[in-house]
Amino acid sequence: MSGQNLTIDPERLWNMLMDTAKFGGTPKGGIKRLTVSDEDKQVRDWFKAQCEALGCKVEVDSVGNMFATRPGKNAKALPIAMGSHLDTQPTGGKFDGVLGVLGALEALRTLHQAGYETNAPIMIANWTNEEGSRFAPAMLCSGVYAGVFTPDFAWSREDREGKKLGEELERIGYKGQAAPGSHKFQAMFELHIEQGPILEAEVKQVGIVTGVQGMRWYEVTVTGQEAHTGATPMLLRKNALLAASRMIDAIDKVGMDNLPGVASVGLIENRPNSRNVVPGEVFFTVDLRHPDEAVLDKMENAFRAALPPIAERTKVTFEEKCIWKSPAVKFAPELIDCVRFGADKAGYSTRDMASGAGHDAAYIARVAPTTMIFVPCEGGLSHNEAESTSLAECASGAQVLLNAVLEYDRRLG
Ligand code: HGY
Ligand code: MN
Ligand code: MN
Repeated sequence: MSGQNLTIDPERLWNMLMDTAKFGGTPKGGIKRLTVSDEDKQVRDWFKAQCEALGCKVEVDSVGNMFATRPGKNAKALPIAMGSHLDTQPTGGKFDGVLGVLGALEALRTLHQAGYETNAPIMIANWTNEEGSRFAPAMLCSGVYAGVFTPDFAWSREDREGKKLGEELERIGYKGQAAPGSHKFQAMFELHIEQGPILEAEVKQVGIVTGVQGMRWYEVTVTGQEAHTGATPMLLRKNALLAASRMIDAIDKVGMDNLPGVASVGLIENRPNSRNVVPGEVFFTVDLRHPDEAVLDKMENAFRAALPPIAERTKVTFEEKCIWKSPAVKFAPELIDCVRFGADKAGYSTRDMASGAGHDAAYIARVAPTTMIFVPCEGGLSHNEAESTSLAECASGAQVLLNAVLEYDRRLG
């Protein structure tokens, strides 16, 4: 049977997406499956069993990255990988990351059920801590795989309760022995929802992703002075929350002044957070992104220039540090061409686009030819429990993923 006539099973894929959403499912219909939590263990165990039942060998490296490999005719060939992540935001949806792993599982199951043997082995990767919500930075363990971070750095990362990634990996039984990077593959395709509004607005079925924009994360601690809200005159206060609020407004302006760049503050801790105490300390995070590194430098400079005058006027001090830089990335033309072939083969409308969101593919592109496939999500909404897409859109993504992988395999000859 020619590989190019294999079709995935839309209902089977959809049922997997709905069924696995119970691992961390929330009352509002989203998923809270923080990386290396008990819920993450549940879905990892499920994923491992599914892949083994399809004849795959499942391996885990020392930062919890999972690799399921289906043999091909040529055992000497490096696998062709498909991958994404199974961890979610605290108020995540059913599709961010999950569609990429389960779409890959559906593609591999389609090959298995057809008894179709590829030239190269086929691999599915589940990358640990893509979200960067529980442990900063994002894409941490695909970053370790790509040599951007060391395993020690990853294991040492602490969540806001002081728990370490390495200890949590051991606790859930997913701290493998293998060195990250040792599970080699010759290419990686990542299927993902767009997480933005473009495909839906332009009524396009598939995004041909050409790269990922640059991203930088910072942490700011503002120090004022705790004081009584009743007895402390306004002009004598050192109000850390007032200062932080003005800084946050200035950061928003950095984004507005550099469109299509984005500037966001997502995490804030106000201390002591008591109704009748002038806040003495505020911690907050900053997320700057832009497709052009030179503009990202300009945004960083504008952000850093905005803080001192605010601190002076509000009589506070502050510390600021950059904790993560992920430069803009371009994907591999030969893989982009396979995706384009795969989408055309299925008759889907497409548009080329860069990714606003970060993805494991951004780091994997440093060590292997990599690209991504996008499908629309409703209203472009993501990192929200209401994140939604349709059975048809999930199926089209998985079909293009399968077609692209088979086309890449065919070109290997
Ligand atoms: O931050 C991101 O763009 C990704 O969701 N981790
Ligand atoms: Mn994601
Ligand atoms: Mn995400």
